[in-house]
Parts: sequence; structure tokens; C-alpha cells
Amino acid sequence: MITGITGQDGAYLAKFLLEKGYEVYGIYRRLSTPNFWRLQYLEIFDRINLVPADLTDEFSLLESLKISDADEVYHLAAQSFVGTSFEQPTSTAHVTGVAVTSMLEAIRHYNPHIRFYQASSSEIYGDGHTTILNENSPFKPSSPYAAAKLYGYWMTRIYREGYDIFACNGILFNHESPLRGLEFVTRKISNTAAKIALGLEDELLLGNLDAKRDWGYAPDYVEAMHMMLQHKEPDDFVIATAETHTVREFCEKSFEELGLDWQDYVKVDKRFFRPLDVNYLCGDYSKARENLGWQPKTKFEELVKIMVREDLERWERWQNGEKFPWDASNYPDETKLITRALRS
Ligand code: NAP
Ligand code: F7E
Repeated sequence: MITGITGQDGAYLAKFLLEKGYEVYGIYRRLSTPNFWRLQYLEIFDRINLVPADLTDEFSLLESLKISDADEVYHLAAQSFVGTSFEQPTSTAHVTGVAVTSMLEAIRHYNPHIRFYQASSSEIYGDGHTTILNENSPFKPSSPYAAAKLYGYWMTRIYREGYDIFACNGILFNHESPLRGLEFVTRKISNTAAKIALGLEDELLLGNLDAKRDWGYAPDYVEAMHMMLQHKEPDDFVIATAETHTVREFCEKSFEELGLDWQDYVKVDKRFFRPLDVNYLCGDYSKARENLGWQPKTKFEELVKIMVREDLERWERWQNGEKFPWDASNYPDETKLITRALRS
């Protein structure tokens, strides 16, 4: 069972697990505009069992375990945007932090043999580092999001050590793809650069261009999540590429891919700066390589190309009258969704 199946990682992980022969369940919450476009885009929507639940409703999480009777739970759902966590710190604490405990409690009561993956984050290291980070580096969160993730990290360890639950933290550094939300900086750049190249936009407004991130490719990273739950012992692992690049470099490469000079279009706008930012992140994935046999397959330049080319193609198709998958009416046949009524 995957929480967050409608998000970037959830969709790629679901596809990966289906290809391995898994029966996949995923929770979805009621939204005024349904959000199944990633599952439809990957052509897996019809192969997934969708269960209604919300992270702030702990009984719905317990119910989702009963319905799925899962062997493995991948807890990916969260309020995942750092910028929003400064605007909505309390709800971020509930959704990104406390819900980890709700899920662990549900597992402890329903079936303590379930293997549990927690989507931890490199944000827990916070700002002020200048060297490559591993599982033993100090944590100093610099945002409400990071503080909530650090709480989830420790609760995962507490349930592992205190209740013997097979619970792992994947400390994932940034990972991106054409399924990334448009508010994250990489997709904002690839999407706007593509529109600029086609004459649909004339500028790109960004915040801190000096921030450095270790950017990997999301489909590579979901494989690591699965590997952690197949490992003989539950443990915590850094997943990264061990390379770091500035936001400025991401701009430069993206526009270069389109034959343009980024400096002609990118403007700095103070609205996109955060009250606190993490200026440097770079991850050492040696432990994952040695223990899990995992390593990244896609490096920075290839990632930029994948994202820019895909956004360009989508906008070209749009210019030719095609609809984006997320513009299509994507409300599913209601009988496809498991409801408590249908279950009984
Ligand atoms: P994402 O695209 O933002 O997806 C977040 C998912 O959480 C969506 O499915 C969303 O559902 C769901 N969700 C949010 N609030 C919920 C609630 N109250 N109840 C139920 N579901 C809720 O995030 P992602 O990039 O796939 O990341 C997956 C996880 O990894 C997150 O926990 C994120 O914090 C963490 N992480 C991400 C990265 C990265 O670089 N991508 C790195 C480290 C850690 P809706 O579709 O209904 O909104
Ligand atoms: O920002 C800077 C911004 O929002 C990256 C999430 O998946 O990865 C992600 O968090 C950097 C920051 O990702 C803009 O200030 C400049 O320094 O793409 P981002 P993030 O904050 O690193 C971690 C690992 C997670 O766990 C999170 O869930 O880019 N930046 N100008 C900008 N960022 C945005 N979004 N928009 C700008 O205009």
C-alpha cells in the first residue's frame, strides 16, 4: 500500500511495483478537482486499488490497512512543498509529521509484521553544511517542513527499536521528473523555459539562484525504496547522486537545451525567497550502494534534458490542439474506487 500514490513518487513507485507483480493499493483523498493525472499518464490507473483515506484522519489510515491487508506500506504522502510549510506550519506539522505516528500506530495495532517505509528527506540536515552528507551527519532543520520530517524520522526509529517493527527511513535528496509538481524549482524552470522557446511566455521569475541541490531522477529513487524493504534488517539510507549544482546551473542547462541564453529571460523576484533556505545539499549514498546495491543511473545533465524535452513536447502537442493529461476530465468511474460501503 502506498500513501501519496497520486504524487510524483507514488505514481512511479506504483508502476515499478506493478511491473514486479505486486498488487498495489493506494490512498486518495477527496479533492474538489480529482488528481489522478500521474497515474493516468503512466497508464496504470486501472491497475490500482484506490482506497479513501486522509492523513489527518487516523481511523481512515487503519481502515486502509484492513482493506489492503498490505505486506509493505510506503508512506509517501505529505505536505511536501517547503515554501508552503512557512505559510501553513501547523497543518504541515500534522500532515507531514504527526501522520507518520498515526500510520505507525495503525501498523502496530493491525499487523506489526508489515514492513514500513518512511519518506524522509535531506531537508532534515538543514542549512550550514559545506561537505557531503551521510546517515551520521547532524540534523538541523531550517523549515517547518524539515522539522516535521525530522519528527517522522525519529518516530520511525522509535517504532523500529521500541516495537520491533521493520521500519526504514529513506533519506532522499531532491529527485525530479516530468511528473514533478510545477511549484518545485526544476519543473518550474523546465516548463517555463519550454514555453519561452515556443513564444508562450517571456520571462521566468525565480528566488535564490545560489542554492545548491543534489538532484536525481525520481524513477531511479523509487527502486531504492523497494530495496530498503527487501533488505534483511530495517535501516536508514541516504539516496542521492553525490553531485551538487546551483539553481543557476539548472537554468543555464535548461535554456541551453533549447538553444537559448538563460540570462535573457530569468529575473530574480524576492517573492520566491524563503524566510530561511538551505543553501547546500549533497548526499553520500555509499551505505545504500554497499548494503542495497543501489546507485543512481541518471545524472544531472541527463535529468535536465529529460525534463526540458518532455515539457517542450507537451506544449507543442498543446499548440496542435491536444489536451494535457491533467486537463482532461479525469474523474474516474466511481465503481473503480473502493469505498467502505462497497467493501461490505
Ligand atoms: P508530492 O508529489 O507532493 O505528493 C504528495 C502526496 O501526498 C500526494 O499524493 C498528495 O495527495 C498526498 N497528500 C498530501 N496531503 C495528504 C493528506 N492530508 N491525506 C492524504 N494524502 C495526502 O510529493 P513527492 O515528490 O512524490 O514526494 C513523496 C514523499 O517524499 C513526500 O513525503 C515528500 O515530502 C518526500 N520527499 C520528496 C523528495 C523529492 O525530492 N521529491 C525528497 C525527499 C523526500 P493529493 O494528490 O491529494 O494532493
Ligand atoms: O527548491 C530555490 C529554493 O522547492 C529548491 C521537496 O521535494 O526537496 C524538495 O524541497 C531550491 C530552494 O525544493 C525558486 O529556495 C529558487 O533553495 O524545488 P524546491 P526543496 O525546497 O529543495 C526536498 C528534498 C524535499 O524533501 C521536499 O519535499 O530552489 N528556489 N527560486 C526556488 N524554489 C522554488 N520552488 N521556486 C522558485 O522560484
